[in-house]
Amino acid sequence: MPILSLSRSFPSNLTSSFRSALFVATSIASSASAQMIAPNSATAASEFNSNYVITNVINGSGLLAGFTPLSEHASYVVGNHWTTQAGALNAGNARASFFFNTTQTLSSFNMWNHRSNNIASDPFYAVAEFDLILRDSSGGVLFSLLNQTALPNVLVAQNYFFASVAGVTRVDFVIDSNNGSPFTGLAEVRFNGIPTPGAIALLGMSGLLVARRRR
Ligand SMILES: [Ca+2]
Ligand SMILES: [Ca+2]
Repeated sequence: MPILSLSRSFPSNLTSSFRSALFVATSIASSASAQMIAPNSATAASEFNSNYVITNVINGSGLLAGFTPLSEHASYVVGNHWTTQAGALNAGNARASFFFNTTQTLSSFNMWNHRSNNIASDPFYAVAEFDLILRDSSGGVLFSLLNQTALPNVLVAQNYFFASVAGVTRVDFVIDSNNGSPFTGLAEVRFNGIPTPGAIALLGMSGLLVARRRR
């Protein structure tokens, strides 16, 4: 944390306004670590019925409050997974889109795969390979993460990292293959975002400039 060590090295006779400006800059730097971001809404090309809608993968259903990518998603019950109709994958409809109300800078994707149980007794719903396509507000492609593999029967999130992409308002999730079922399913997703570095630098600078004028 460079800003924090900088403030420690300053002499103790700093004016209080300069010290508070440093404090603000340090606080902003602390908040610059990646944060888990839930899409605001989602649509899917195929849903089994109203109990297994795509909203079930963005609303935290099946996870405890305060969950992290290391948290386990509960097994498949009504209202906590998304499931396609039979044959959706072969028809090209095993896909979804996630939307953000404001532009995001994204750097990773957390995916909790389908968990089979005695409702979904077919154990092969889980996503095996997928593409992620990050888009701007006009639908333009900003970045594509193609042919990513996923494992079945993993309770925690599987994580996919990429260089930060700014200006994202929509991410398409396109399933290439599952583990061999007519149905395809998914438990939960999140993205991770980092506040834009330019915005942080500007905020920090303005705080220091205000302090300087007061001296
Ligand atoms: Ca869920
Ligand atoms: Ca693909």
